[in-house]
Amino acid sequence: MTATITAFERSPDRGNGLARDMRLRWAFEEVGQPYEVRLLSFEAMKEPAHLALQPFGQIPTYEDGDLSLFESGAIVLHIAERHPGLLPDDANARARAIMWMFAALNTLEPPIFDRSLLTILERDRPWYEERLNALDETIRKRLENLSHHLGEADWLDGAFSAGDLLMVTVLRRLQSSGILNAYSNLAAYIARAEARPAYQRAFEAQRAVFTTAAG
Ligand code: GTB
Repeated sequence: MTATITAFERSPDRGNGLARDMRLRWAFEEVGQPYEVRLLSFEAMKEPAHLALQPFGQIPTYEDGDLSLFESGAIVLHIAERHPGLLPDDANARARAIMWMFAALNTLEPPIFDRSLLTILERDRPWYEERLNALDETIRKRLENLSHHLGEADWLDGAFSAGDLLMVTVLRRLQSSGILNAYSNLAAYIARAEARPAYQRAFEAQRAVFTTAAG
């Protein structure tokens, strides 16, 4: 059975691949599995039918037979566990790849996501500059450490894994901020990931949703 995911009918990122369905699309492409997409309006995301799948009224979700899941990280892990290509066979290397998935979502994503929300929603608030500076300081510390760990390697721990996939989706949110300019190896890491054919197929698929809707 082909799995179905949900995505924005009209993504606020205008097809830049920043919404979290991109992670799922990319994971499916990396493991060579087809998937279907059900597009949702903001109103439909808050209706009972969707809340039954995603209690917080968000995208993405995943449905395959009698299994339905929410949380993009859990869904990427599920796809990676079901199909070869995103997690190493060696038990220790597999545990480390999963560790990097958590690092992306728990250590890097919170301040980066908060920064995005701040710049979108709170630009005219009195605390904007102070809060932005505080978040940027935290983000720079995280990037400094990540950059040090990556060094000249292509990927975080040996071969490309679901850990890299999630990390890159998180780091991409900083691309318009200029913060990444100070970390040339991280910028190259993102570019390397974006050059992967699976990434490009996923990116084009989500972009097509926006261009078709805008068209
Ligand atoms: N922890 C959950 C997960 O990882 O699945 C978070 C899911 C989530 O934040 N979903 C967002 C959502 O449904 C879309 S991806 N928001 C609507 C709501 O909460 O009502 C987050 C997102 C939104 C927009 C942009 N953008 O415009 O750049 C980027 C990312």
